[in-house]
Amino acid sequence: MPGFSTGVTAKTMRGVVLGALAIGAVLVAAPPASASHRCDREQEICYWRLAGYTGGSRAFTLEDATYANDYYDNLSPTKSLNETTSSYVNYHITKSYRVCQRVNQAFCTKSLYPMSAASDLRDKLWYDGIDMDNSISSHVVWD
Ligand SMILES: [Ca+2]
Repeated sequence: MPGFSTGVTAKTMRGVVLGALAIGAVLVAAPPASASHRCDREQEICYWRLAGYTGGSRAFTLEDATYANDYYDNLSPTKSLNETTSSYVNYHITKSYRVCQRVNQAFCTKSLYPMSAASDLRDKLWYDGIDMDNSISSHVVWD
């Protein structure tokens, strides 16, 4: 029966279209997986796994709410940046960042000024006296 077949086809197509729209809505709503990228030493903060700007490295230009989904380049086995960085350079010539002790940009108490660096975070303390080495979890753009 042509009428019945057409009805089923139209209903099926409607379901496919609605399904595609739902998938599209989910993709639009999802936040970017990560804002990190390979260090190119321009207009970014670059972190290193180890002191002295050694070990794997990874950079950010914009804000980032958690380092748990960011991984060092050229480091095997892979390691997330979360609470593992030991040195950094802010290569941005005008922008300051504030680094945070917790994910979700909480306890952001230390400023990384433009064109500043720390070769060994064991020499730096958070304002509460905790060693900054292996303890940065997120950051905000400060200006
Ligand atoms: Ca991230």
